[in-house]
Amino acid sequence: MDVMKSFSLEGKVALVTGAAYGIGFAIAEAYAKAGAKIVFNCRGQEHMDVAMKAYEEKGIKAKGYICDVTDEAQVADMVQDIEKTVGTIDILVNNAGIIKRIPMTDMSAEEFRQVIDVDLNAPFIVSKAVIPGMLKKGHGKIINICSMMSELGRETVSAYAAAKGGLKMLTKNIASEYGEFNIQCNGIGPGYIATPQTAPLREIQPDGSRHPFDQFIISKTPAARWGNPEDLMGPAVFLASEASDFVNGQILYVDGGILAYIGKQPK
Ligand code: NAP
Ligand code: GCO
Ligand code: CA
Repeated sequence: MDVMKSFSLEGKVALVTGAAYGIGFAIAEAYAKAGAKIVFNCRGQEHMDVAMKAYEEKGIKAKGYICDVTDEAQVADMVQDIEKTVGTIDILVNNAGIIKRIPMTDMSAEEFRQVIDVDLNAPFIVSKAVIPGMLKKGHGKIINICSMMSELGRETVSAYAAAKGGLKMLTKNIASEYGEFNIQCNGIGPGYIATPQTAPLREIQPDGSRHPFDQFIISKTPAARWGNPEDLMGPAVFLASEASDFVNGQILYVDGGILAYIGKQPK
Protein backbone atom coordinates (compact mmCIF):
# COMPACT_ATOMS: atom_id res chain seq x y z
CA MET A 1 0.00 0.00 0.00
CA ASP A 2 1.34 3.46 -0.93
CA VAL A 3 0.82 5.10 2.47
CA MET A 4 1.46 8.69 1.38
CA LYS A 5 -0.86 8.28 -1.67
CA SER A 6 -3.63 7.15 0.72
CA PHE A 7 -3.72 10.71 2.09
CA SER A 8 -4.50 12.15 -1.37
CA LEU A 9 -7.96 13.59 -2.12
CA GLU A 10 -7.26 13.73 -5.87
CA GLY A 11 -10.49 13.82 -7.88
CA LYS A 12 -12.78 13.86 -4.83
CA VAL A 13 -15.69 16.30 -4.46
CA ALA A 14 -15.75 17.91 -1.00
CA LEU A 15 -18.65 19.95 0.42
CA VAL A 16 -17.64 22.02 3.46
CA THR A 17 -20.59 23.83 5.03
CA GLY A 18 -20.05 27.32 6.44
CA ALA A 19 -16.63 27.61 4.76
CA ALA A 20 -16.70 31.30 3.92
CA TYR A 21 -14.07 31.89 6.61
CA GLY A 22 -12.77 30.42 9.89
CA ILE A 23 -12.26 26.70 10.42
CA GLY A 24 -14.34 25.72 7.38
CA PHE A 25 -12.24 27.85 5.05
CA ALA A 26 -9.00 26.31 6.39
CA ILE A 27 -10.36 22.78 5.95
CA ALA A 28 -11.52 23.57 2.38
CA GLU A 29 -8.09 25.05 1.59
CA ALA A 30 -6.38 21.90 2.92
CA TYR A 31 -8.67 19.69 0.83
CA ALA A 32 -7.93 21.72 -2.30
CA LYS A 33 -4.18 21.33 -1.67
CA ALA A 34 -4.77 17.57 -1.30
CA GLY A 35 -6.44 17.52 -4.74
CA ALA A 36 -10.16 17.80 -4.03
CA LYS A 37 -12.76 19.90 -5.86
CA ILE A 38 -14.19 22.36 -3.30
CA VAL A 39 -17.82 23.29 -2.81
CA PHE A 40 -18.98 25.40 0.14
CA ASN A 41 -21.94 27.41 1.35
CA CYS A 42 -22.79 30.33 3.60
CA ARG A 43 -25.92 32.37 4.29
CA GLY A 44 -25.36 35.67 2.55
CA GLN A 45 -23.91 37.31 -0.59
CA GLU A 46 -21.58 39.61 1.38
CA HIS A 47 -19.61 36.72 2.97
CA MET A 48 -19.82 34.81 -0.34
CA ASP A 49 -18.10 37.66 -2.25
CA VAL A 50 -15.33 37.92 0.37
CA ALA A 51 -14.90 34.14 0.40
CA MET A 52 -14.71 33.76 -3.39
CA LYS A 53 -11.97 36.42 -3.48
CA ALA A 54 -10.09 34.66 -0.66
CA TYR A 55 -10.28 31.29 -2.44
CA GLU A 56 -9.12 32.87 -5.71
CA GLU A 57 -6.15 34.46 -3.92
CA LYS A 58 -5.20 30.94 -2.78
CA GLY A 59 -5.54 29.68 -6.36
CA ILE A 60 -8.58 27.57 -5.39
CA LYS A 61 -11.53 27.24 -7.87
CA ALA A 62 -14.23 26.84 -5.21
CA LYS A 63 -17.94 26.74 -6.05
CA GLY A 64 -20.08 28.63 -3.53
CA TYR A 65 -23.77 28.36 -2.69
CA ILE A 66 -25.96 30.68 -0.64
CA CYS A 67 -27.73 28.11 1.47
CA ASP A 68 -29.03 28.07 5.04
CA VAL A 69 -28.13 24.59 6.27
CA THR A 70 -31.16 24.53 8.59
CA ASP A 71 -33.51 24.73 5.58
CA GLU A 72 -34.13 21.25 4.15
CA ALA A 73 -35.43 22.53 0.79
CA GLN A 74 -32.43 24.82 0.26
CA VAL A 75 -30.07 21.95 1.19
CA ALA A 76 -31.81 19.55 -1.22
CA ASP A 77 -31.54 22.10 -4.05
CA MET A 78 -27.84 22.73 -3.28
CA VAL A 79 -26.92 19.02 -3.15
CA GLN A 80 -28.90 18.32 -6.35
CA ASP A 81 -27.10 21.14 -8.19
CA ILE A 82 -23.68 20.00 -6.90
CA GLU A 83 -24.35 16.43 -8.08
CA LYS A 84 -25.45 17.76 -11.49
CA THR A 85 -22.72 20.34 -12.08
CA VAL A 86 -19.69 19.14 -10.06
CA GLY A 87 -20.26 15.48 -9.24
CA THR A 88 -21.40 13.17 -6.44
CA ILE A 89 -20.16 14.39 -3.05
CA ASP A 90 -17.39 12.12 -1.74
CA ILE A 91 -16.57 14.15 1.40
CA LEU A 92 -18.98 16.16 3.58
CA VAL A 93 -17.77 18.37 6.43
CA ASN A 94 -20.61 19.59 8.65
CA ASN A 95 -18.77 22.68 9.84
CA ALA A 96 -21.41 25.47 9.84
CA GLY A 97 -22.19 26.39 13.41
CA ILE A 98 -23.20 29.16 15.79
CA ILE A 99 -22.88 29.74 19.51
CA LYS A 100 -24.91 31.90 21.88
CA ARG A 101 -23.19 32.65 25.20
CA ILE A 102 -26.16 33.34 27.52
CA PRO A 103 -26.73 32.16 31.12
CA MET A 104 -29.25 29.32 30.81
CA THR A 105 -31.95 30.97 32.95
CA ASP A 106 -31.70 34.08 30.73
CA MET A 107 -31.80 32.11 27.47
CA SER A 108 -35.15 31.90 25.67
CA ALA A 109 -36.38 28.57 24.32
CA GLU A 110 -36.20 30.15 20.84
CA GLU A 111 -32.52 31.05 21.30
CA PHE A 112 -31.85 27.49 22.53
CA ARG A 113 -33.68 26.07 19.50
CA GLN A 114 -31.70 28.31 17.07
CA VAL A 115 -28.39 26.85 18.28
CA ILE A 116 -29.71 23.27 18.20
CA ASP A 117 -31.09 23.97 14.69
CA VAL A 118 -27.74 24.99 13.19
CA ASP A 119 -25.35 22.86 15.26
CA LEU A 120 -27.32 19.58 15.42
CA ASN A 121 -30.39 19.53 13.16
CA ALA A 122 -28.45 20.89 10.16
CA PRO A 123 -25.74 18.18 10.23
CA PHE A 124 -28.61 15.64 10.19
CA ILE A 125 -30.32 17.47 7.27
CA VAL A 126 -27.15 17.82 5.17
CA SER A 127 -25.92 14.27 5.90
CA LYS A 128 -29.36 12.87 4.99
CA ALA A 129 -29.20 14.74 1.65
CA VAL A 130 -25.65 13.56 0.85
CA ILE A 131 -25.68 9.90 1.96
CA PRO A 132 -27.82 8.56 -0.97
CA GLY A 133 -25.14 9.69 -3.45
CA MET A 134 -22.42 8.11 -1.32
CA LEU A 135 -24.39 4.84 -1.18
CA LYS A 136 -24.66 4.81 -4.98
CA LYS A 137 -20.92 5.51 -5.32
CA GLY A 138 -19.99 2.84 -2.77
CA HIS A 139 -17.96 5.12 -0.48
CA GLY A 140 -18.17 8.36 1.48
CA LYS A 141 -16.61 10.41 4.27
CA ILE A 142 -18.63 12.50 6.69
CA ILE A 143 -16.77 14.67 9.20
CA ASN A 144 -18.75 16.52 11.88
CA ILE A 145 -17.08 19.47 13.58
CA CYS A 146 -17.78 18.77 17.23
CA SER A 147 -16.15 20.60 20.13
CA MET A 148 -14.60 20.25 23.56
CA MET A 149 -18.18 20.99 24.56
CA SER A 150 -19.05 17.57 23.19
CA GLU A 151 -17.33 16.41 26.43
CA LEU A 152 -17.33 19.31 28.90
CA GLY A 153 -19.73 22.05 29.95
CA ARG A 154 -19.14 25.60 31.07
CA GLU A 155 -21.20 28.58 32.11
CA THR A 156 -23.41 30.23 29.43
CA VAL A 157 -23.07 27.62 26.67
CA SER A 158 -25.92 25.20 27.55
CA ALA A 159 -27.43 25.11 24.03
CA TYR A 160 -24.05 24.78 22.31
CA ALA A 161 -22.88 21.97 24.62
CA ALA A 162 -26.19 20.11 24.20
CA ALA A 163 -25.90 20.44 20.42
CA LYS A 164 -22.24 19.40 20.24
CA GLY A 165 -22.87 16.49 22.63
CA GLY A 166 -25.69 15.39 20.37
CA LEU A 167 -23.46 15.83 17.31
CA LYS A 168 -20.93 13.42 18.87
CA MET A 169 -23.66 10.79 19.15
CA LEU A 170 -25.06 11.54 15.67
CA THR A 171 -21.50 10.92 14.41
CA LYS A 172 -21.40 7.52 16.12
CA ASN A 173 -24.85 6.67 14.83
CA ILE A 174 -24.10 7.51 11.20
CA ALA A 175 -20.93 5.41 11.56
CA SER A 176 -23.02 2.53 12.94
CA GLU A 177 -25.81 2.74 10.36
CA TYR A 178 -23.69 3.20 7.20
CA GLY A 179 -20.33 1.64 8.01
CA GLU A 180 -21.20 -1.54 6.10
CA PHE A 181 -21.63 0.58 2.92
CA ASN A 182 -18.06 1.92 3.19
CA ILE A 183 -19.18 5.28 4.54
CA GLN A 184 -17.02 6.48 7.44
CA CYS A 185 -18.34 9.16 9.77
CA ASN A 186 -15.98 10.74 12.30
CA GLY A 187 -15.77 13.98 14.22
CA ILE A 188 -13.12 16.60 14.82
CA GLY A 189 -13.24 18.27 18.22
CA PRO A 190 -11.26 21.51 18.00
CA GLY A 191 -10.07 23.03 21.26
CA TYR A 192 -9.99 26.82 21.54
CA ILE A 193 -9.24 28.13 18.04
CA ALA A 194 -8.65 31.78 17.09
CA THR A 195 -11.55 32.58 14.72
CA PRO A 196 -14.34 35.19 14.62
CA GLN A 197 -16.44 32.86 16.80
CA THR A 198 -13.99 33.11 19.71
CA ALA A 199 -12.88 36.71 19.12
CA PRO A 200 -14.99 38.01 22.07
CA LEU A 201 -13.04 35.66 24.39
CA ARG A 202 -9.70 37.11 23.30
CA GLU A 203 -10.44 40.85 23.30
CA ILE A 204 -7.65 42.98 24.79
CA GLN A 205 -9.01 44.68 27.93
CA PRO A 206 -9.24 48.51 28.32
CA ASP A 207 -6.10 48.43 30.51
CA GLY A 208 -4.24 46.57 27.70
CA SER A 209 -4.26 43.22 29.53
CA ARG A 210 -5.33 39.97 27.91
CA HIS A 211 -8.99 38.88 28.34
CA PRO A 212 -9.38 36.86 31.57
CA PHE A 213 -10.84 33.96 29.54
CA ASP A 214 -7.81 34.10 27.20
CA GLN A 215 -5.52 33.75 30.24
CA PHE A 216 -7.73 30.94 31.60
CA ILE A 217 -7.48 28.96 28.36
CA ILE A 218 -3.72 29.38 28.20
CA SER A 219 -3.47 28.00 31.77
CA LYS A 220 -5.66 25.02 30.80
CA THR A 221 -3.83 24.18 27.57
CA PRO A 222 -0.59 22.11 27.78
CA ALA A 223 0.43 23.67 24.43
CA ALA A 224 0.03 27.07 26.21
CA ARG A 225 -1.51 28.69 23.13
CA TRP A 226 -4.78 29.07 21.25
CA GLY A 227 -5.14 26.86 18.20
CA ASN A 228 -5.27 28.26 14.67
CA PRO A 229 -7.53 26.99 11.88
CA GLU A 230 -4.35 25.69 10.21
CA ASP A 231 -3.91 23.25 13.13
CA LEU A 232 -7.01 21.43 11.89
CA MET A 233 -5.85 20.99 8.29
CA GLY A 234 -3.85 17.76 8.71
CA PRO A 235 -6.42 15.98 10.91
CA ALA A 236 -9.20 16.97 8.48
CA VAL A 237 -7.28 15.62 5.45
CA PHE A 238 -6.57 12.37 7.32
CA LEU A 239 -10.26 11.80 8.15
CA ALA A 240 -11.32 12.65 4.56
CA SER A 241 -8.77 10.30 2.97
CA GLU A 242 -8.42 6.55 2.38
CA ALA A 243 -5.79 6.60 5.11
CA SER A 244 -8.66 6.53 7.63
CA ASP A 245 -10.90 3.92 5.91
CA PHE A 246 -10.94 1.74 9.06
CA VAL A 247 -11.52 4.68 11.43
CA ASN A 248 -15.24 5.08 12.12
CA GLY A 249 -17.32 6.77 14.80
CA GLN A 250 -14.34 8.47 16.43
CA ILE A 251 -14.01 12.06 17.62
CA LEU A 252 -10.46 13.29 17.02
CA TYR A 253 -9.77 16.09 19.52
CA VAL A 254 -7.39 18.73 18.18
CA ASP A 255 -7.14 20.76 21.37
CA GLY A 256 -3.47 21.21 22.34
CA GLY A 257 -4.09 18.76 25.20
CA ILE A 258 -6.81 20.61 27.16
CA LEU A 259 -9.02 17.53 27.60
CA ALA A 260 -6.05 15.64 29.13
CA TYR A 261 -4.98 18.36 31.57
CA ILE A 262 -6.28 19.43 35.01
CA GLY A 263 -4.74 22.89 34.52
CA LYS A 264 -1.58 24.69 35.55
CA GLN A 265 -0.87 24.30 39.27
CA PRO A 266 -0.83 27.56 41.28
CA LYS A 267 2.77 28.81 41.77
P1 NAP B 1 -17.31 31.09 12.62
O1 NAP B 1 -16.04 31.81 12.38
O2 NAP B 1 -18.41 31.71 13.39
O3 NAP B 1 -17.89 30.56 11.20
C1 NAP B 1 -19.10 29.88 11.21
C2 NAP B 1 -19.45 29.58 9.77
O4 NAP B 1 -20.73 28.94 9.74
C3 NAP B 1 -19.52 30.80 8.91
O5 NAP B 1 -18.97 30.52 7.63
C4 NAP B 1 -21.04 31.03 8.77
O6 NAP B 1 -21.29 31.61 7.53
C5 NAP B 1 -21.56 29.61 8.79
N1 NAP B 1 -22.96 29.48 9.20
C6 NAP B 1 -23.50 29.77 10.41
N2 NAP B 1 -24.80 29.48 10.41
C7 NAP B 1 -25.10 28.99 9.16
C8 NAP B 1 -26.29 28.52 8.53
N3 NAP B 1 -27.47 28.48 9.17
N4 NAP B 1 -26.21 28.11 7.24
C9 NAP B 1 -25.04 28.16 6.58
N5 NAP B 1 -23.87 28.59 7.10
C10 NAP B 1 -23.92 28.99 8.39
O7 NAP B 1 -17.01 29.72 13.38
P2 NAP B 1 -15.67 28.85 13.48
O8 NAP B 1 -14.93 29.22 14.70
O9 NAP B 1 -14.98 28.83 12.15
O10 NAP B 1 -16.35 27.42 13.76
C11 NAP B 1 -16.67 26.53 12.72
C12 NAP B 1 -17.18 25.27 13.39
O11 NAP B 1 -16.22 24.83 14.35
C13 NAP B 1 -18.48 25.50 14.17
O12 NAP B 1 -19.28 24.32 14.07
C14 NAP B 1 -17.98 25.66 15.62
O13 NAP B 1 -18.99 25.29 16.54
C15 NAP B 1 -16.85 24.70 15.64
N6 NAP B 1 -15.84 24.92 16.67
C16 NAP B 1 -15.19 26.12 16.76
C17 NAP B 1 -14.18 26.26 17.74
C18 NAP B 1 -13.41 27.54 17.93
O14 NAP B 1 -12.72 27.64 18.97
N7 NAP B 1 -13.46 28.47 17.01
C19 NAP B 1 -13.86 25.19 18.56
C20 NAP B 1 -14.58 23.99 18.45
C21 NAP B 1 -15.56 23.87 17.48
P3 NAP B 1 -22.33 32.84 7.37
O15 NAP B 1 -22.45 33.55 8.71
O16 NAP B 1 -21.74 33.67 6.30
O17 NAP B 1 -23.59 32.18 6.96
C1 GCO C 1 -16.71 29.00 24.29
C2 GCO C 1 -15.99 28.72 22.99
C3 GCO C 1 -15.94 27.23 22.76
C4 GCO C 1 -15.20 26.95 21.46
C5 GCO C 1 -15.11 25.50 21.18
C6 GCO C 1 -14.32 24.77 22.20
O1 GCO C 1 -17.48 29.94 24.34
O2 GCO C 1 -16.44 28.22 25.22
O3 GCO C 1 -16.64 29.36 21.91
O4 GCO C 1 -17.23 26.71 22.71
O5 GCO C 1 -15.86 27.54 20.40
O6 GCO C 1 -16.36 24.93 20.95
O7 GCO C 1 -14.09 23.46 21.69
CA1 CA D 1 -34.84 26.76 9.98
